[in-house]
Amino acid sequence: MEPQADIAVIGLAVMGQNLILNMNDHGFTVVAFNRTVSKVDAFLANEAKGTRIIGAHSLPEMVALLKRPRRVMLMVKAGSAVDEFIEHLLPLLEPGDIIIDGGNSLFEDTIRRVKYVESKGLLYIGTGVSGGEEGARHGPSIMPGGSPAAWEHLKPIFQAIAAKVADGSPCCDWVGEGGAGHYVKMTHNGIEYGDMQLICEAYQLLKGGLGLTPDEMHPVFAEWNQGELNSYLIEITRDILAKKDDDDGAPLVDKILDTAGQKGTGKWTVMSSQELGIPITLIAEAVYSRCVSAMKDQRVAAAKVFPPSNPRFAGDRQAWVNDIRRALYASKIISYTQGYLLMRAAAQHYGWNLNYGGIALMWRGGCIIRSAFLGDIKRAFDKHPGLTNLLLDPFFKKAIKGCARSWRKVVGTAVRKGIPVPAFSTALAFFDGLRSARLPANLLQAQRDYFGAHTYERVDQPRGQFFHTNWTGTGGRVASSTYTV
Ligand code: NBP
Repeated sequence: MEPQADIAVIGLAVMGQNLILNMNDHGFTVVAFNRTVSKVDAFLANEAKGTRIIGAHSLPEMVALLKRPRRVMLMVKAGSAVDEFIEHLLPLLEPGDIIIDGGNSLFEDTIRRVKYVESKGLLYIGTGVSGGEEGARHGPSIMPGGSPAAWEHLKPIFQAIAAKVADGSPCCDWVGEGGAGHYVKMTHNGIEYGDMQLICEAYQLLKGGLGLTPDEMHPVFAEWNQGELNSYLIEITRDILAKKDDDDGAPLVDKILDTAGQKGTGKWTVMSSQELGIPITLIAEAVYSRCVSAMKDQRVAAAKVFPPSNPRFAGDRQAWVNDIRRALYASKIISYTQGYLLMRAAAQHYGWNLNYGGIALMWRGGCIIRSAFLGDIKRAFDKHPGLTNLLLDPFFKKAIKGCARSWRKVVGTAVRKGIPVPAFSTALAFFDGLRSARLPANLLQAQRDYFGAHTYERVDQPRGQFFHTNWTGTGGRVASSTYTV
């Protein structure tokens, strides 16, 4: 068997098949393999018919078909399937060969696997692939991290198949060592949760507060998609609102049960933020909002006990639509500010050298959160690569100031009218917390010192000196060791 294939892809479900076809379109020869081998033949006989894609019926056959250094990409279910394939592949590969995991793996697993595979003399890449079926087929956003020496061997393939932005730049670049690629993909998914929740809250305000029907909301989202909110998620929301049920022609969205599912990447983002002590409050609210939505029976029961009052907003409808758009935009700026704070903290903690403008460019096309807004983030980091907080960039500072009145008006009115807006309001609370030079944590430290002798720092003494007070006169003089969040 002549080594003739550029890359092998294992896993012939929706993502694997479409990535293979995409690679084939770009002139690469791909060898395909799947645990259930019958799916290889089915793929060759159908979707891959007439292409140069090769099928393998065993891992040794697949490996023998690969040019060196061998590149083997796993597109299988995240978790133990990845570890099992690594174990099967290691005896078949040689030093310098590359194993790539393109699934949604937890970044901590990727950190472990990079170390393990490198200890065997091979290279390992954990890469986020975003954009679902359509992205995989015609241009995903690809976020690779792991063994740096592998990148030069993957760059031509990954950048060829990735989505491109208007100037032709690929939505794929090197992210960093270890689990950096999967961390950035995880954060992307967390931000996706936040963007979706914000749009749903805007929809709820238009529906409950203004009484708009889906047909009336369709042009609102169409218009929003022309401005600063221009994005894939606003675009599909516009189209969803126009879709009618085949049975009776009524808006389909009204017939969909209001309980949301989740697969876990949003939860992982929140868990990591807790570990690192970074407040990504908006993504957390987005995750919990899905949990509240899942409590359907309890919500129906509670609605009978606490019936909602009239939710209608008084005043000019078009003015309210504009206020809701500004509140959505301001909240979105907060969500990305928080997401970038998280990535910066993770980079510091795990020793990654993340390129923040490059990440915005990778998300600019091909993925679910693609938007014009990410171009503004890229420009902010291009101007100031060391920017610690997006809100401090002049563009975003001006944008937030321009939205602030509408944002407060919308959140305040929604609270008074009983329309739940957890993401809009947590964004505003974070903003107000951030711009408070003094928070009530002085009292909190006093409480901690009172009951647990946890000590406190003083405003009239240098930072780093800790004091303990015998608050009751009956406590001891011994303090607990201090600790920070
Ligand atoms: P799935 O996540 O449904 O995985 C199906 C593949 O995993 C099949 O090839 C299946 O083999 C294989 N597999 C399973 Br399931 N358990 C296995 C095991 N124990 N050992 C070996 N192989 C096993 O496919 P997908 O939706 O194409 O996603 C692939 C990866 O990409 C996942 O990590 C997913 O999270 C990620 N991802 C998916 C999307 C999306 O929109 N679907 C988007 C972005 C990323 P079999 O045919 O023999 O059962």
